[in-house]
Amino acid sequence: MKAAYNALLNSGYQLSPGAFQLLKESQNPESLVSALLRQLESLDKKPLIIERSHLEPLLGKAPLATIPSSIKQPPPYSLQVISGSEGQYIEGTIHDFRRYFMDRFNRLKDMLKSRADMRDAVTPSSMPEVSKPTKVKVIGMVSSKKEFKNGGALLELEDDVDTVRVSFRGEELKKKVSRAMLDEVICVFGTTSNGKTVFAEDIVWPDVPPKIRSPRTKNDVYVVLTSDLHIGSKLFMRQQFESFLKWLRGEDVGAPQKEIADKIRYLIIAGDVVDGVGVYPNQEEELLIKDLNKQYEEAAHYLSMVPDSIKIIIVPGNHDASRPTLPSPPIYRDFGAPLYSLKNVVMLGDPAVVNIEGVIFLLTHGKSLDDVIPALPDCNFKEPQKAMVELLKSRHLAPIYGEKTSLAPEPRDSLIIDPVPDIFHAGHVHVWGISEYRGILAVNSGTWQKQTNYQLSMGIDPAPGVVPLINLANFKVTTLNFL
Ligand code: D5M
Ligand code: FE
Ligand code: ZN
Repeated sequence: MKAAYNALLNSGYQLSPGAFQLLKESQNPESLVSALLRQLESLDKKPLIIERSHLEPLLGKAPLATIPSSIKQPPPYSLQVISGSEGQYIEGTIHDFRRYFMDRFNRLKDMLKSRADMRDAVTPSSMPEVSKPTKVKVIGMVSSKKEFKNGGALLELEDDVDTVRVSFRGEELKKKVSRAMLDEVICVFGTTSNGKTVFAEDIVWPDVPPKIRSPRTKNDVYVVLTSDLHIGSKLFMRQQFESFLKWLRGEDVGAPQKEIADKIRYLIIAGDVVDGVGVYPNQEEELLIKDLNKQYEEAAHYLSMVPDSIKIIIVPGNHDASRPTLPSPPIYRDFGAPLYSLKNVVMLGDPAVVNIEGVIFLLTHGKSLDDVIPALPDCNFKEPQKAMVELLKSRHLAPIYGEKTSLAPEPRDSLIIDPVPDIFHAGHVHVWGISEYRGILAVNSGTWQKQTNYQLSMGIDPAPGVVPLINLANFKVTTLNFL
């Protein structure tokens, strides 16, 4: 012990009482000190005083949260941000909107035309001039939709110059039309006799490729998906969320669960971290914390309990301090500063695409589900994952323009789904749900907020306290219930 102690002093280091204690208790103080000195040599900024936390990793003990990051072994994260909106300032003139929709139209049209059977497709302004029945494939943006009681339906497809009317007959086609959303880009196969009206035989959506996707990690890597914490709301389920944090820390969990908890490397939060202020009518009556800054302080307080070995990725929701129009920039620093100060947090915009250990994640809050779910016959607010799959088919995160989801007409439409993700994560609906479509996992991650009076009045019935987690080694999804 004495030799070890002197070796440290001779190298110019002081020992804190805690470190001294640890050294005294260790089996071989001399080798511990020489290991420490070797490690300290590699540091640019050397500490003056050796703390317990410098010694613990060398003893194979769980490091304390206070270890200076310089000495901590950096965990082998593999996180690459492919895109994450910065929320470009846009005035929103007619010119801006025209340019925005042209970008959407052209890129989705090219996506459709890249398929062998649509290479010869036309657009409304390039319809052939014909006088006898001719087969045609038309790609256009849906500008109107009428469904008739007698089983027929009419769509209008447009490009920047012209419009084509498309007529649908029969139950099967009518069912297909009912799936068409305004402002999405589709291709219609049919026959025209005048180059103005098409009698449809089929509709094709941009969709994702049918190939089986199988990116996998070699070892178990768990990613936890959550959203809609609504911290600051009286209805935020504090206790249950604390149990979740405890679980993440591997506290009070049985051995098999602990093994999973230890392998969690990423926690993704798809928006609505806080409840915000003035988001819905009479919200103040349901706010426990009425100051937005304080809400984020509280949020950071909770998230600081997440182990440092877990990277936390946060995108904004409509209750967060960000631009309410999509795409939204990361939560504003002015309000979210406490989150930015957490070392293991990555703040991104909505939408964001990240590559985690070779697996592509598409992250969005999912505000557009408010518009998409009511527009689609087979979708509902109890199974939001179904509508998420429809968004994949549309290859767009917010196809419908002019309803509840406002869009910023940036020159490039960042809501187009490209690249095709392996995992599509959204929240917002406050109901969790998991679906698989063409090898892609669509996960809605539910909420930590009990039903608000406003949701009660809207007939929204949340399913809180359930957290999906995915093992990237086999794409298995497990749900944890903290109710
Ligand atoms: O959204 C929580 C849930 O409430 C989600 O299903 C959408 C629904 N919601 C929220 N605002 C509205 C409006 N204005 N109309 C219809 N449905 C709504 P959150 O973003 O957490 O408030
Ligand atoms: Fe929410
Ligand atoms: Zn929301």
